[in-house]
Amino acid sequence: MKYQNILITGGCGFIGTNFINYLFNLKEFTGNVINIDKLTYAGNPNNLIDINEKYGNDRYFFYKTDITDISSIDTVFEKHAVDCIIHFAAESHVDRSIHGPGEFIQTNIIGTFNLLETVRKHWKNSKDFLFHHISTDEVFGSLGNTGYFYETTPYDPRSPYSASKASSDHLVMAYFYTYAIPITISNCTNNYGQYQFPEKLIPLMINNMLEEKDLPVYGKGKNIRDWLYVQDHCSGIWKIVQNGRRGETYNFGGENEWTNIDLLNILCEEVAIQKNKDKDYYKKLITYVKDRAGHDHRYAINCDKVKEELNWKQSVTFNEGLTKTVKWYLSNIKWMNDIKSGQYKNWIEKNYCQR
Ligand code: NAD
Ligand code: TDX
Repeated sequence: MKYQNILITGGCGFIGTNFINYLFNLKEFTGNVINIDKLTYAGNPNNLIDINEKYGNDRYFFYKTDITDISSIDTVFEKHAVDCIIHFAAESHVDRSIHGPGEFIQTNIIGTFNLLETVRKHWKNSKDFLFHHISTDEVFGSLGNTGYFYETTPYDPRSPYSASKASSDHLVMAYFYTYAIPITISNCTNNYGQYQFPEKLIPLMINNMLEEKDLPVYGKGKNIRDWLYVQDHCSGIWKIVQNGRRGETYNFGGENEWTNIDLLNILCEEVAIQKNKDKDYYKKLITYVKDRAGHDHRYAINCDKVKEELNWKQSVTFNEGLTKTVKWYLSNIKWMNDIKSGQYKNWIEKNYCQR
């Protein structure tokens, strides 16, 4: 095992939760996880209650920490000999960034800067250290109907969200070249799967179907996204952390492009099947609404580098992943209701917050 004390930022969010679960399920992983999360609307510590029960204060440590506050990050570094950081924490929703970009600048840019500065202070020039930064394909901009994003594609972000992520990517790379801090970056397409906040397309639509509410499709529904099952993103991140070359970026994608409207139609059918309804039952709820401002037309990524260099591959087909995902949401209505209402916030401190 290369790393003993892995600091995860944003571990109570969608991908962070899946990653921590993935890690503790790996036989080869014998180290500790230190999870720092501000617990915004998107972070739910209940997601990790089983991990906390099994490993809390032994191999799993949770600190309610805002990465925009550098002194609180420093406190965590004083307590744990962190040798790897996997940085998930971010404001992650494009629509929210359009309505209020300020938090995105603070968390995504200043927060990343604070982490890098804390690393610069505590890092002891060890080669056995890594800062892995989780980023998005949205930094590359918007594609027409053909072509792909490569690791070498110039950045061209268009939303406050993607601009803030692009900025953080540049800072991470700058710390590699300027201070020689060992870093890696990954840029991934749209993830789907369990524990995703119901503001993102797939869980939002499932939630609305269950509540028999409108299914709002932006514009004509012809925008294209490439979807990757979150577990496969997690396995890829772990491959980079273990064997990625320092100073490199790696793209991840599902090689699985859908227009939003086609995706929604198959999602309607999958939910209908699992709810024992007529195949077309939920489609009547589809409603076309005003388009997202500056809505990127298409994202599609070439991920040959990570496949060839690190032998990464996906473990599920889109059909399998979507079936599992719908099944999970239908079996976890309480999770959906709790995260929508912020229920979990009342008992966190008492239950498992380290000080
Ligand atoms: P998410 O919104 O579900 O979770 C974000 C987590 O970060 C939450 O737990 C939240 O409480 C925490 N957080 C937010 N601000 C914080 C702060 N100031 N200090 C500490 N913690 C804070 O996001 P996600 O979908 O899990 O995305 C994780 C990362 O992956 C992000 O960096 C995102 O840009 C990137 N990404 C996401 C996708 C996707 O499809 N979801 C695709 C590519 C890349
Ligand atoms: O209600 C909706 N109706 C709709 O048509 C919502 C929420 C979305 N959409 C469209 C917009 C996009 O074309 O669906 C597509 C997917 O939307 P989101 O789920 O909001 O994802 P996207 O904007 O593509 O960004 C996501 O993938 C890349 C994540 O939120 C980012 O964090 C990640 O970096």
